[in-house]
Amino acid sequence: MADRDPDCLFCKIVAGEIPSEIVFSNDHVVVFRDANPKAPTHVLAVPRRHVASAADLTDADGDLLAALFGAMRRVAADVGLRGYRIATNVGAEAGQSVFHLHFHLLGGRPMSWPPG
Ligand code: DGP
Repeated sequence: MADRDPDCLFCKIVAGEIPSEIVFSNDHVVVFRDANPKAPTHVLAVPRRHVASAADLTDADGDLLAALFGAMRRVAADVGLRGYRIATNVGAEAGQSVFHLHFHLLGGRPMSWPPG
């Protein structure tokens, strides 16, 4: 898979071609606010490299996952979240609508379980 998919919305956000409110970025990861927030804090952590979903990760992606979770840990701490939820939808049946791997980080309100 190429590093970038020219038709991918989140590749365009990563490249700065579509505006977003970025709260953290480094060489591997960008974290930006969800355009349709479901909690007072709702950000999306994405790899800069195009990966369609968690189902497309490989055993070589351990460092990338560590970078993604490290970025989310840092954002949660910066915001002062004491509890939060991290979720990723895999496939349309699970609710995935943008096919570039992203972890939802939600916090700032009580969370119920199970999700719908
Ligand atoms: P999912 O349904 O799990 O694939 O989540 C996709 C999320 O992406 C959804 O919560 C809304 C968000 N989203 C869609 N388009 C945009 C956009 O153009 N900008 C931003 N910041 N978020 C978007």
